[in-house]
Amino acid sequence: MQVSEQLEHIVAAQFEKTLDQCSNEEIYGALLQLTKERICHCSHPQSQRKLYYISAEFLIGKLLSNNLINLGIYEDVKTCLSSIGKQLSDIEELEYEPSLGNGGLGRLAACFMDSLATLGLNGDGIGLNYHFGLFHQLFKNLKQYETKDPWLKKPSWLEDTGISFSVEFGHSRVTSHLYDLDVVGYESGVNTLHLFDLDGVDESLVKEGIDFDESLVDRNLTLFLYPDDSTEAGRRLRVYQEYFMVSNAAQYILWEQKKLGHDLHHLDQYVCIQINDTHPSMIIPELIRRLMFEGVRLKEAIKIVSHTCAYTNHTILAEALETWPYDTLADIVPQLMPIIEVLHMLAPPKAGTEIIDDQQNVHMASMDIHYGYSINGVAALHTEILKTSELKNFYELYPDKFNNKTNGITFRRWLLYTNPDLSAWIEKRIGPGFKKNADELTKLVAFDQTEDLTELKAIKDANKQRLCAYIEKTQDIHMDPNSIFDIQIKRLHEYKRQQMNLLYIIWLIEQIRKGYRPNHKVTFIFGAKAAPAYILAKDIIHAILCVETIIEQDDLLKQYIQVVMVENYNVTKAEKLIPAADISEQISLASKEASGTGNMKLMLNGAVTLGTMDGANVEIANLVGKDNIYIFGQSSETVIAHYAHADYHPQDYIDAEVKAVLDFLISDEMVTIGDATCLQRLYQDLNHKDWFMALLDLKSYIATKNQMIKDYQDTESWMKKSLVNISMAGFFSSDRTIEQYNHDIWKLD
Ligand code: B1H
Repeated sequence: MQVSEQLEHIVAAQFEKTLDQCSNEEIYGALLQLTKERICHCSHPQSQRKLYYISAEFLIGKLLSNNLINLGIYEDVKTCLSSIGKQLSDIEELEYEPSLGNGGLGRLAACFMDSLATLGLNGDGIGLNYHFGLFHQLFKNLKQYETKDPWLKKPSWLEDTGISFSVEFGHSRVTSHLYDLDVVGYESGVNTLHLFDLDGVDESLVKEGIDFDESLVDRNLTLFLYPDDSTEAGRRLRVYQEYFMVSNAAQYILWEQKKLGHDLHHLDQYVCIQINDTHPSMIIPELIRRLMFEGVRLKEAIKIVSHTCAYTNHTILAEALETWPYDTLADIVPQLMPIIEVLHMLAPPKAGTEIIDDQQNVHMASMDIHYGYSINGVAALHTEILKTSELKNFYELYPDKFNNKTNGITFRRWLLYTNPDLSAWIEKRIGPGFKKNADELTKLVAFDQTEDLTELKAIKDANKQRLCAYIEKTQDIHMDPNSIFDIQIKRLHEYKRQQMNLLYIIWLIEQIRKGYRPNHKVTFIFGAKAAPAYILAKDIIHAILCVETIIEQDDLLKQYIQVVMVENYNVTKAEKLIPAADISEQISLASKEASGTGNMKLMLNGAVTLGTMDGANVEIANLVGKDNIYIFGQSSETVIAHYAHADYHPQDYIDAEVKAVLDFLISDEMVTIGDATCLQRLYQDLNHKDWFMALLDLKSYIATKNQMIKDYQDTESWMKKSLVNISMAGFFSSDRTIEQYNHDIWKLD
């Protein structure tokens, strides 16, 4: 049936109207139903062996347009709507973005779901349905405030399955309720994302703040995505949520496998489970326990589970590798303790690899590595660091378990959807094959004639114009589309060094006031949420917002620079920012960013990277060559040595110029508009601690960025760099990543 015909049918049945009589809300509802009806006709993959990808986060973004694109009816819908004087983009705005993740880790899981479905692989996701998700970020008095994000609205993509399980805790028992979401592959089949919720969850418990009352677990467990791990209550909530997730996962997997008639003694033949970071690690003891309920003996259950589970590590930051006090686990999930004890005793006795350490802490990653059959890092450098330093002791025990899977992104969302003009430009030159085979993008390098580059520049300019209109509309801020758009968008963290970017801007302010005139106007755009309890991260946001204001109010400065901090940065905002970027800021302290995936999205959209040799930047640099990327800063080896010798002191890097920059943070000008306590705290930290070494690289960062701004003046040569970046981005398709996971780890046929 034609799209228009089907839509007319739906609105006639639902609202007794014709399409042109419908409101935007009604059209949204109708499109949702149309999509669901079409998905019904897609086939599920048939292979016997199945992957379950368990993750605490699935940052899926809005689904309407993505589903329309993957079903191949996006253009038809657009045309149909425009025939009645409507725009699809206005309808899209009515959809709430699911708030089910923080950043890269959750977005990666979403990209993987897209690629699994596109490649026709039998793999479902399992996670949680957080009603208010991560918080909604508001700026007030130049500070971040967190409010609840009620994204779950009707009509919704979620289907109530009616499936529920019982989950036991030490002091209570709760019942779950499963909601399913279809994941449509690009011109192919459909997989499922299973989101477990609490039966009887009570949204009315949430008033102003975001907190967790343990006596109400049977009503509040799935209200928030782990908002606060700085308090005991917050940390305990995490344990509750994590166990709730994996107990449901284990019950679901066994239920489904039994239904398929599979012999649970051979579960490892039929099932593999990917543990996304340590949040789902308790799946190991829980699955062992549940196999024993099914009559499998302990030793055999351990063996089966060891051949079923694989673990992905996403960070080397010690504070993010979860450990739980034994007593906390014994209190919340006592039933797991006998099994965790056995797992601990059966693991080879090697210092630094204990599951339960001398201080009675349980190390989740240790359990994953001893009892998982594959351990992977998420970029080449990251995996090397795991092997040679962070997880060295484990690598010596299990060299064959370690492997690298460099992250990737789905080009359907991050190119076809976000940048339709660029997609058309590409298709006109190399045909449509790149949509399913991203390697074909390399053919583009040949298209570097003046006419090609002029068109490419016009596409970038139009994207910048669109971003300007959007920022004007949403934040009432006027930006100059002719300025360079220098963009840093990612979670706020000291290791990502948004503060170093800010110090550059302050340096520039001081130069301009001394009479220096930059080659080109630059708009510095930030998008970042700080974890609610991460004080210094919030101080950095405050300082950025103060500097934004100072520039805005200064007639000299605002001729040359502007700072814009985008409020409530999320997937939807990323989709608007990325196509408009000229410079991609990837400036983490070398060794700290496991991979990064924003770097890939920005490269694919023609931005040129300014970055350190960290994470996947290293692979980007190798692919595009040194003329098409701007690398600065100390190497990961140097940084790792500084930590090892504890010999980094910020004072060693403070000369008169740097001192002036730091002093600006607590200048009268800043303190008059800002909060002196916050600014002082940041100032003191940078002067005396600077744990993530912003000052170590500040000078080379300033020099490299200045060079970049200068080079931007030569439009043709800049656009050639941009073209090389687009052409070489094919490697970063998540289709490639998923093929590698499948080939090396999952082996789904
Ligand atoms: C990544 C996290 C993360 N690694 C715990 N680890 C969190 C861990 O709220 N928490 O408890 C939140 C986030 N996120 C990211 O994963 C890495 O920093 C990126 O470099 C990487 O690209 C991404 C996907 O692998």
